[in-house]
Amino acid sequence: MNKPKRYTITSALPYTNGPIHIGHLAGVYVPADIYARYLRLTGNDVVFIGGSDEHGVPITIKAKNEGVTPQDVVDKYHKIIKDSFEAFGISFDNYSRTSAQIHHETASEFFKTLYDHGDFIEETTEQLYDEKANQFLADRFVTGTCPKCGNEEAYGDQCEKCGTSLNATDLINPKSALTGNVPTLKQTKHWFLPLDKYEDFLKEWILEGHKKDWKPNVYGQVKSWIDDGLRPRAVTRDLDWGIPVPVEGAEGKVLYVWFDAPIGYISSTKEWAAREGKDWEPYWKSDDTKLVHFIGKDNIVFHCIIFPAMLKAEGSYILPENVPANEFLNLEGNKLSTSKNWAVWLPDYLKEFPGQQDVLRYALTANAPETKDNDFTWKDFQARNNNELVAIFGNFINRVVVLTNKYYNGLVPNPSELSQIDEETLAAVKAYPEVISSSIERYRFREAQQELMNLARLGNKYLADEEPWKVIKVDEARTKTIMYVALQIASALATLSEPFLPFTSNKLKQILNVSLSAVENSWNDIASKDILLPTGHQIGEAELLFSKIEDETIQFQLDKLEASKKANEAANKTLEPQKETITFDDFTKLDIRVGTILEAEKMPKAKKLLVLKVDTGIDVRTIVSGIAESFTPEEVVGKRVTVLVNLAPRALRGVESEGMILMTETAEGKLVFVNPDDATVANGLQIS
Ligand code: B3M
Ligand code: ZN
Repeated sequence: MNKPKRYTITSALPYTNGPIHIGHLAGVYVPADIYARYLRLTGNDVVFIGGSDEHGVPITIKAKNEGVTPQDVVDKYHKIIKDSFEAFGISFDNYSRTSAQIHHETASEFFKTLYDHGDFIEETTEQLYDEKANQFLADRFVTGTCPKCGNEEAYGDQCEKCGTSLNATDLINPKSALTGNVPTLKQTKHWFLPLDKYEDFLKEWILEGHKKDWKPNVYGQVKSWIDDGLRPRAVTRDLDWGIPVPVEGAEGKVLYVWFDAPIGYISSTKEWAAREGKDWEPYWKSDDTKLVHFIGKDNIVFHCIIFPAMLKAEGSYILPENVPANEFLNLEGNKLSTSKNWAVWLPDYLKEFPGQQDVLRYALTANAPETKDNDFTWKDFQARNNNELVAIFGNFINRVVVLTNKYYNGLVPNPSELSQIDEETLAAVKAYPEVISSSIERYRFREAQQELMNLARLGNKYLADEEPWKVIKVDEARTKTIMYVALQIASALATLSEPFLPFTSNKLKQILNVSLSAVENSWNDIASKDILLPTGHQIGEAELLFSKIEDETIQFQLDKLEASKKANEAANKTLEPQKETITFDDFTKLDIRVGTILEAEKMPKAKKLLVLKVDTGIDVRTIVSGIAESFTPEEVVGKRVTVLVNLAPRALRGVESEGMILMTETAEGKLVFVNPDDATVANGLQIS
C-alpha cells in the first residue's frame, strides 16, 4: 500500500485468567509497543489497541477451580494485567475489556449483521456432551488426540502442538476436562461460519497478495491450512459465560470466544475514540489505514483466516496489512507453562527488579522469538545488562555527562575545526534513524535494537579513541570539540532509544535537559538537523542509567525455578498402585489404636531408630520406630499417634518393640505421623 494515512495497531487480548509472563511480553506486547512508539515518534497518526479477553473456557475453568464466579476472576486479573502493562511502559492508547458494555453491543451487532446477510449456516448437529457435568464440551472443556499430529493433549478447538484449529468432534479419544468422563454425543443447534466459502478470497488476498511481505512462519502456516481445505466452523457455544447469541431460538447460547474477542479490537477503538472525541470508523474502514495485528503463533489461524473471513462477510471493514506473529519464548530450556509455574511473572519481576523494566524489555527484544522459538536464560539477561546496557550505553552516557559537568559546568562547549573522524562520526550518527526505521518497518525488532546499541558502541569507541581525559591536559580546544561531538551522539541516543527503552530515554532526556526545552529532537531531526545540542545548552547532573546485576540476584531467580521444578516432580510422583484386596476379616485382625508418645530417646549407634514409650490406652509400652532421621526425640514427645498394637513383638538391636506407629511419607520424602488432631479422641480408641 502507499504511505498510510493512519495506523491501527492491535495486540492480542490476553485471557484474563492469570497474570502475564515474559513469554507474552516478548511475543506480543514489547514488539507492538516498539512499533507504536516508533510510528508516533515519526509523526504518524496511530491508535494502539489492547484489552482483556474475558470470555471463554479458561476463565470458567479457573472460576470453577477456585469456587468463585467468572466475573470475580476477570475483575481480579484485568487489574493485575493492566497494571503490569502500564508498569512496563506498553503505551496502549486504550486498554479495554470484553465484558464492557460497548463490546457486548459491538459484538452482538456484528453477529446480527452476518446473520441478516445469511452468512451463517444454522444446523443441529451432534456435539460432545458430559453426562456427569450436564454440559456440552467444546474448546478447552475437552482434550483428546489431535487427528493431525497425534498430540494427546489437544484441545477441542485447537492443537497447541501443531497449531491446527479443530472442531471438538475431530478429537480422537475425547475426554472431559471437567470430570474426566468420556463424552457422549447430544444434538444441539449452532451457527456455523462456512470458511470453505472464503477459500478463494483468502487465497487471493494472502497467498497471492502477501507472499513477499508476511513473515515466512505466518505465511507458511496459513498456506498449509488453506491447502488442507477449510470447513465450516461453529461460532456459537452452549455456555452460560459470554455474549448471548442475539437471535431468537438461541437461549442459553453464547458467541464463541474467538468470534467475540477479535471484535474487541474494534470495541476498544470505539471506546478510545469516544473518550478522545474522535471518529473511530476511519481506523477500521478506510483504505488508507494500515491495520497490523501483533500476536503469538498459536493465534495465527484466528487472525489470518477466521477474523478476516468475518470482516469480509461483514463487508465494511479493512483487512490487516500484516500479522507479524512471533514464535514462542522458552525459559531456561523448557516451554513456559502456567500450570507448572515455569515462568517469570511480571508482577514478580516488578517486585524483584524495581525500576528495571527496560532491562527486561531489552533482554527480551535481544532474544525475541522472531523467526524461531528462542530461549530466555537468566545468565543471558545478566550478560545483556552488565555487558551491553551498563558497559556500553550507560558507560558512554555517564562519561559524557560527568566530563561535561567537570570541564564546562554542564554547558555544551564550542567546537573548533572538526577532524575527519569527527565528520565521519557525525555522518554515521545521521544514518542511524534510517537504518533503525528500516528494520522496525520490516518487524525486525531485534535487528533494530542491535543498531541502536551499535550507535552507543560508536559513541563509546569515539571517546575511548579520542581520550578527552588525556587531551584536556594538552589541548583545551580539541577537548571541547570531542565533547561537543560526544554530546551530539548522546542526544541522538536519547531519541532513538525511546521505542525500545522508554524509561531510559526519558531519564536521558532529563539528564540532557531536552525533554521540555526547545532542543527536543524528533526521530527525523537526527538526520536533518546539523546540530542536536547547541553550544551553550545547559545539561543536568550525571545519574546512572543502569546498574550491574550481581550473581546472587541471578542465583535467586534460578533457585526459584529449581523450586518450581521440584514441586512439579513431587506433584507428579507416581503413587504406589493399590495392593491386593483383603477381606473384612483380614482388616478386623488389625488392632489399631490412638496413643500418645510419652518419652523418646535415640537408640545408641543406630542412625534411624528412636526408642519410644507410648501410652496406648491399654498400657504404656516400648516401640522402636525408624523415624530418627525425620524427628529429634524432643520433637515427638507429647505427639498423638496411631499405633498398630497387635503386631507380633520383635527385638530391634536388643530392644523389644511391641507395636508399630503408623506414618506416611510426603512427596519430598519427609515422614509425618498419621495422627488424630482432635483432642476428644482418647487414647486407646480403636480405628475401624
Ligand atoms: N485470548 C488467546 C491467548 O491469550 C486469546 C487472544 C485473543 S486475541 C483477539 O493466547
Ligand atoms: Zn496437532
